[in-house]
Amino acid sequence: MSRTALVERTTKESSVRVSLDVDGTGTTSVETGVPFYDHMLSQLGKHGGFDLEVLTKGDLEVDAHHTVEDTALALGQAFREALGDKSGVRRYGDALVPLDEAIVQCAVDLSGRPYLVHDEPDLVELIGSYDTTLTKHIWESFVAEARMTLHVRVLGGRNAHHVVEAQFKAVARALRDAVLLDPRSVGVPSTKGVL
Ligand SMILES: [Mn+2]
Repeated sequence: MSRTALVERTTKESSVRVSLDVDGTGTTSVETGVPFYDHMLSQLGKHGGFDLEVLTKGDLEVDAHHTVEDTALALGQAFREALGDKSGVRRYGDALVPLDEAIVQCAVDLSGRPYLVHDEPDLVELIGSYDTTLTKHIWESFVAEARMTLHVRVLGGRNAHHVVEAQFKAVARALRDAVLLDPRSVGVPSTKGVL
């Protein structure tokens, strides 16, 4: 059974198309109009082993906010749909990822409930056209639709590009493990019977 999703989300502020295969090989094609965000979502696909296509046309004449947020919502929805009832998944995943001086710890639980813990130092305001205050909002939007618990803690780092990129890589590596099918896991991995 293929674990894939195609999500199309159109509002007056953006139109987003996300195609996801969680059992992919990390092949990505990402175009949002915000180059640094493209770079980040490409990390998520590559290091998660997810095949990911993202095409967003948003109201960048306002700013990058709607474009970035709506893409994160659609991506979260794609994960939720691709994982279905989560039968046989490992459910939990974690990662500790360095990028030069930056280091980020991430833990994920495919809990069925949206919850974010995000701990990040103050960063310079802009990386290209990407406003660094958007990172927290990306994870908030993502977990709201993916319905997962996500902890992202920046343990160290000075360079904003590194600090943000290490977050996407850490989330990718944690998610990669959480979505894996575990041959020892029979049915839905919860004593409640539902995730
Ligand atoms: Mn980079």
